[in-house]
Order: sequence, then C-alpha cells, then structure tokens
Amino acid sequence: MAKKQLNVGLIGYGFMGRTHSNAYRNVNAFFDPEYQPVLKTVCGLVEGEAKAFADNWGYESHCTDWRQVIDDKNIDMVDICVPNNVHSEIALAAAAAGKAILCEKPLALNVAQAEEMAKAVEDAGVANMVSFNYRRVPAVTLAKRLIEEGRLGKIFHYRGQFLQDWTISSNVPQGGMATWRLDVKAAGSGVIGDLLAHSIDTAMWHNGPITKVNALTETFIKERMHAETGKVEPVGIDDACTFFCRFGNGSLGNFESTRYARGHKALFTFEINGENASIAWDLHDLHRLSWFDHNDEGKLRGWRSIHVSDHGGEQPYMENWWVPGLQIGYAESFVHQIADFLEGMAKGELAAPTFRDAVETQKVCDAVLESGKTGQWVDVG
Ligand code: SOE
Repeated sequence: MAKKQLNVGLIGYGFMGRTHSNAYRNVNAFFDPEYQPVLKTVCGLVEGEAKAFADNWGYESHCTDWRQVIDDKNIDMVDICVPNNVHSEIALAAAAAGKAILCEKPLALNVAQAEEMAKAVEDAGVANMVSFNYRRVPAVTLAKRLIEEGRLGKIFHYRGQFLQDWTISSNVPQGGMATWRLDVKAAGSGVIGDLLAHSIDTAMWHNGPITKVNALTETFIKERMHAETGKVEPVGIDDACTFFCRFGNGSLGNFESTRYARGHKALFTFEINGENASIAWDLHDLHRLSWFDHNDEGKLRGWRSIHVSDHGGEQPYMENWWVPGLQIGYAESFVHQIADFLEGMAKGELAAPTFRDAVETQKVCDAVLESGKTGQWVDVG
C-alpha cells in the first residue's frame, strides 16, 4: 500500500535532533506504519550548522527561524528538540497551525506552561507526544506488561536512580550547546527536569500516580562561567536530588539523581518489589530484565535474567529487528517511539505519553523542586 507522506520540520539540531532524525530515517525500514516521514526541513540557530545537519541527515532544506517551520503549509509535523524554555512558545504556535507535535522532555518549565500546552493541543485536536523514550526500551515495556498482568501482586516499593558524572568539573560552563542544561533560565531545573523526569514518567507508567513527595536537593558548584555572557554567574539548577514519595496505590518510592556520581555516565535503574515478585532494570544492560518470582518452585527460586530479544510476539518490539538473541540499543527506543506515534496517527488515537500525561510528570517535578527548597512534604498537584 502506498504510504501517506508526513512532512517533518525538526527544530533543534543537537543530540536529540540526531536521535529523532535517525528514528525518522529508519522507522519504515523496520516497522510498517501507514505514514512515511519525509525530512523536509531542519531549523537551528547557526546557519552553517543547520545546513551541515540537513546535509548529513538528508533534510531537504534548513532555516534559522522556527516560525518559518510553523508558517510552512507543507509541514505536517513539528518536532521540538530545543532547550526547555522554548518548548512552550513553539508548541503553542504549532498547535495553532494544526501541526502534529513531538516535543522533547520535560514538556515545559513548570506546570502552568505544561497545562497551557496540553490544552492547546487538545483544543486544536492535533497528535501530540512527549519524548520519554525509555518507555520503549523492550525490557522496560515488558516490565509494564508483567505489572499489568498482575504478576507482582500488591506493590510495596518503587526505587529509581539516574546517575551521571559529567558536571563534576567547575570548568564545565552553563549555557550553550548541551550545557544549556546547567542554565536555570533555559532548563528550568537541573537533574529534576533532565533526569528524574525520565524516572518519574517510567515510575508513574508502571505504578500509577505519585501523591506526595519529600526532597533534598543540592547545588555543589555555586558559580560557573556562562557560555553566552562570558561572565561567571550563580548556578540556579539542582545538581543532585534525592526524594521519597507515596504512590496512590499505597507503595513507597525512593528516587535519586545526580551528575556527580563519579564513574556513572547514564546509570538509569529501577527496582519494583511486589508481594509475589520483583523486577529490576538497568540502562547499562538495557536488554536484560531481572525477575524474581516467589511462586517459582522452591529449589529453583532466584533472580532470573531475561534477555528481552525473543520473537513470537510476547517480547515487545523485537519481532521487527534481527533474529532472536541479537541486540538493539538506545537509538532504537526512538524508532519505537516514532513507530507508535505514527501508528496512533493512522488509527486516530494518541500514543502515550501525551502532553496531558506529561503534565502529571511535570506536577511531580514541580513538587520535588518545591520540597527541595522548603524541606517540607509537598502534595502533588
Ligand atoms: C543529559 O545528559 C541527557 O542527555 C538527558 O538530557 C537525556 O534526556 C537522557 O536520556 C540522557 O542524559
């Protein structure tokens, strides 16, 4: 069947622009959505860099003003891969222009912005999704299915970590390409919005809403040179955050994130303990899902390590890749994301996490930030 062309305008050509471009290029080779993304235009701040990106990834054109992408009647879908402080303005304009929207995480700088964005896409009736890509690592998706099947029984604990070490040097600037993540004006928060947002999205997807939080935050390096002003300026982001929480189902949560865990580059982990079984996962070994089932025969009982790469339809996404036992990786979680987004569009359904789902994550992020400042328990939302 002839594919429907979906013209994509990508805004932002950094790390995320690359992961999304790679996904658009590969999705139809491995999945069979009704739509064929066409890389129409890429927009970024520096003309030469936008052109180089367009040439490298096969975009037909490039520009430096995102409004040009919105005004272009040929563009069907806007993909927002810019710093967090620009998400809202672009998304509101794209919704008003009737474009489908994929937005990088976290959705917004705060709940008020996120709510406005969710309302805008709902009023416009456009397809929308937020790029919490780790949901679509096959082992993480399988964990969701096992929980939904009720195999864990009552859940008692959810434990999550996202640890990095790239900002330990005081020479790392704030502001600029990639390091905008250290500039509170561009990022809104530090590890809370950048890393814990992933943990929170995954946790609420697995285990339901978080109702209250108590957080401890720290900014270890108080001043950094700002790449744009050239001046040493106070650092306004959280470098590290630990928080406890309660989930609506009565379970307890315990989360930690930092960019000061020497030796850890992107150690995203979770462990869930239920009455009958436990599940654990670790991004550094992303194919493996650890599973302990108390219902196993006594003499064989122990942690299993499931290599989530089998065919037969029971292990998510893997059927579409190589032969059983062979791996895929980080990049493919974005291919799955686009495949599901396109399938949702074809069916006239929204693929999760939608802007509305991301508002719930934003509420937890805001509550964690507030609790970190006040030292008090904060009710979510
Ligand atoms: C930051 O280093 C970062 O790139 C995040 O922005 C991503 O969301 C995360 O997946 C990996 O780390």
